[in-house]
Amino acid sequence: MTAAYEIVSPPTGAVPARARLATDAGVESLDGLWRFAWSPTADTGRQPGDPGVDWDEIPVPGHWQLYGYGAPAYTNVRFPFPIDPPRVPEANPTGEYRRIVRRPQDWDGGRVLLRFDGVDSWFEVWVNGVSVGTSSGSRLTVEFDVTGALTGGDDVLAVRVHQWSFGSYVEDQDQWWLSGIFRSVALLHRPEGGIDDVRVVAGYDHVEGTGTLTVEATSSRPVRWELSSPLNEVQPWSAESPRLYQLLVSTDAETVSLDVGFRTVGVEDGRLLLNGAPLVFRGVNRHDFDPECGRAVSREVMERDVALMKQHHINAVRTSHYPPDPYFLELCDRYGLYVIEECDLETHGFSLAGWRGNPSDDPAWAGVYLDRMRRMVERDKNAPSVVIWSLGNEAGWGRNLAANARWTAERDPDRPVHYEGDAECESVDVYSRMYVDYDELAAIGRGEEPPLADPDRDRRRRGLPMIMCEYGHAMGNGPGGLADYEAVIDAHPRLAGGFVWEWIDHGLGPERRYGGDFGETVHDGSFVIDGLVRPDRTPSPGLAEFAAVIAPVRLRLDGGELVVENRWSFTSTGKVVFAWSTETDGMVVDEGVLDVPTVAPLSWRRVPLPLAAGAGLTVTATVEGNALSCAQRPAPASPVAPGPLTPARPATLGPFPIAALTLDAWRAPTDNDHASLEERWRTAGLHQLVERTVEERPDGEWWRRRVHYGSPGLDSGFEVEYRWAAAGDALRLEVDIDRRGEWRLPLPRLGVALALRTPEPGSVWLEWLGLGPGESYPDSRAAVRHGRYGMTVREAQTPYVVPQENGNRSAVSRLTLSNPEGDLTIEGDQPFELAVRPWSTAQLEKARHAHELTEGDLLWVHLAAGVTGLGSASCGPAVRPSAEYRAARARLGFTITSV
Ligand code: IPT
Repeated sequence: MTAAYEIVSPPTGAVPARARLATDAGVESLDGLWRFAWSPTADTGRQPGDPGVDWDEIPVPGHWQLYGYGAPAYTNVRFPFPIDPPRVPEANPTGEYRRIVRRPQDWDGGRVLLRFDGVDSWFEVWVNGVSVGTSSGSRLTVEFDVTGALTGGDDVLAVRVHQWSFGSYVEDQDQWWLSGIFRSVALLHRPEGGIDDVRVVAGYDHVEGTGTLTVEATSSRPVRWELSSPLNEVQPWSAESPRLYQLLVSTDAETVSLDVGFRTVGVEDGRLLLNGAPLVFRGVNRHDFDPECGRAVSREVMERDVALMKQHHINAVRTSHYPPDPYFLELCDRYGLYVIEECDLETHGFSLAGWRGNPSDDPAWAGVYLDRMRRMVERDKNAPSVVIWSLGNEAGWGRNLAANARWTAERDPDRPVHYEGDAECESVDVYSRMYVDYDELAAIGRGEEPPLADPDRDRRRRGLPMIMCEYGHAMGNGPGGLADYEAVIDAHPRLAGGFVWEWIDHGLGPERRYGGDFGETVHDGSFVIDGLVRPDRTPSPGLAEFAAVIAPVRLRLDGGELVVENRWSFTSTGKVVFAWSTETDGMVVDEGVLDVPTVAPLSWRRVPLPLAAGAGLTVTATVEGNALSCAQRPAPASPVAPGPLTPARPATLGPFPIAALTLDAWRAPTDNDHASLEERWRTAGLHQLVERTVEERPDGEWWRRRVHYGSPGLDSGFEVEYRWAAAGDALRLEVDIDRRGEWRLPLPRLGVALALRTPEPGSVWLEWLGLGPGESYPDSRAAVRHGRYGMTVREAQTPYVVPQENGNRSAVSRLTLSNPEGDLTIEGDQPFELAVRPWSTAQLEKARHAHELTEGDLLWVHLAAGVTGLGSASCGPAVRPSAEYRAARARLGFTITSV
């Protein structure tokens, strides 16, 4: 038996796709509470004419799984059902939606359209029991003509939505499976003689300094248009300066208005250009996502995303992996973000079946493919922010995608086409890669990538600009290594930047659930928790790092000079404030503003620093209150000189009884460690070191304790000597650590852990002198600055959705811990790595959700000579050798005082 939703077909009964236009014609929102009935199978037993008066109610837009019907499920690549296209399981959850609609009385003549902006995954619509049409393409707008179906009185609008359909086979994006009417629904009046469609091509001739404009309107009546500025006076649109001009297009029956931005995108000499200047994406991949509402995102959430992106210097978004809510593009136009808009097409699950039966190359699916591309391009063709069209994601390769590229090039010759899966760039205008490592990226930058078999294709591809449509996998603690990517991008004009994967962690509900947390048997765990912001949009340290790495203005101290580099393509440093301060012991002693002559776009300048040496120096660049960049030269350390030593064996450190002092060569593995070093670390037994005291006695000035640390079944380990002494009112602690045995591998960290007894360890106040305020690792320390910082221990934790190593502070020279009983200060002979936690590494490692971590009565103080960086091996390159901690021995020395 074949169900209608298993027939591979574009929508039926729909009107041709057209632009999203602001209009003075009538628009009535149908968002709000609808009647709802849910059934675990497609056969619901409900009649389309039934108004459902006594049914449950559900909000539209929304996903039914988030209102107690069925359950969300997360898979990345795998289809959660057998691959048997276009068939779907009999267990096909189905939602019946009802509401009463009424054609407004003042909508005289003309037509009435019913518009859906997003319904997942297949639906049929009825008015008063009469079918109006069917549609799929979950993240694509569709409109039905309901003129003849509406009576003018109360009409019953019925929508039946099936969770699974043939469309599910081309919607296998890495995200939650969530169903229902999840974007807005509206009734639209289309007056007789109105304007059904407008296409605007607004270019900018940067040589002449003038805008160019073509306006095409579809109407049965004469059309006129009016722009809010003469063309030769318009300023160009860019993400840096998103100038928009109002265009009114009218007939005597309707006026529509568009916000027009003048910009020309092109590829010239192998470079991607906007208005004649380099277009380099410092971007992110963004899904529509909200922890409570899934892909039904509110305007506030979208505004928040755009504001956060702009604040963090992000200039581009790839709308992975489907057209976003239309309001998001309005925001990108208005606030300035370059967009690669991606079609709602992904067939990734076929890769697990050797791509057999991939719809991308099956002629039976040609109509469906073209319809999807057309609906995206037609809806958003006038958005200045959209600079590139993307055919989709991870859909293999085949004729239907090639046809979509051809159609797009013809319909919109002014925007390049992107698709990463077109490996040989047969049909696309930019060469695109995912998760490419540093060396290969540099080779591509130099035009030295391995050749393609076909010399013509090879020549063409080698002439194209290259982007990383995904890189810097932000899963858990990370990504590390972003600065290294930026350096490669900077070095090669062919490289037009990239898009970090991804913007947000998709944790659902207050517990931030991920794959498996809803009882799914087939799922991909926490692979969906891989964003730069947490589900509630709290920026992660990864976002701060990215912001610092891509800062449009960069500062560097070079001897007695400041080097100011302006990386904006269109903006001078005219509005940037350059401030300096000098610090002693982390406290500002003097400050002022530097007089820096304006630096033109894409150029740099050296400025003398009229400042005395000796103290620490900080120079910052800020624009309109937003920090752009910082350069520092810390003050030379003033070493502490302890007095005469006598052996000591302390049981308390100031207000804190000592519960343990032990070697620390382990960390709660990060998601990136899982995919790279963790196995080697476990093989070396770092997670289960066993301690044996070899000797303990007073010896000269010291109380000495020698300890061997080894792991069950292994003959390698560590030899450690702890030395304690009293020095007047202070204590000295020295630790020598040596590796025993023949093994050599990077260590997660190497140092000691002190467990101190205190009630409510999270409330202990922590102050330190070193890099901060956020956490840092050897390959993620662009965002931190040297200074004096204070916060509670609880605040010093980064609550990653999946608990793992976090909270490291680097280059620390001193820390103070305070509880109500007093203070304890630990000062290092050398800068060290610090993490202070209200729980142990073992607890951190065991917890699977942040809320599972609970405080006891121990404060864990981790003092290390070095730590290994983060990398992004969960999907991409591992920690680079330069960020691995490989020392064979370490010495730590501390002077400890208390009040
Ligand atoms: C890549 C996908 O395009 C993206 O959607 C996401 O799943 C990402 O991986 C990992 O989080 S595809 C992968 C095979 C590199």
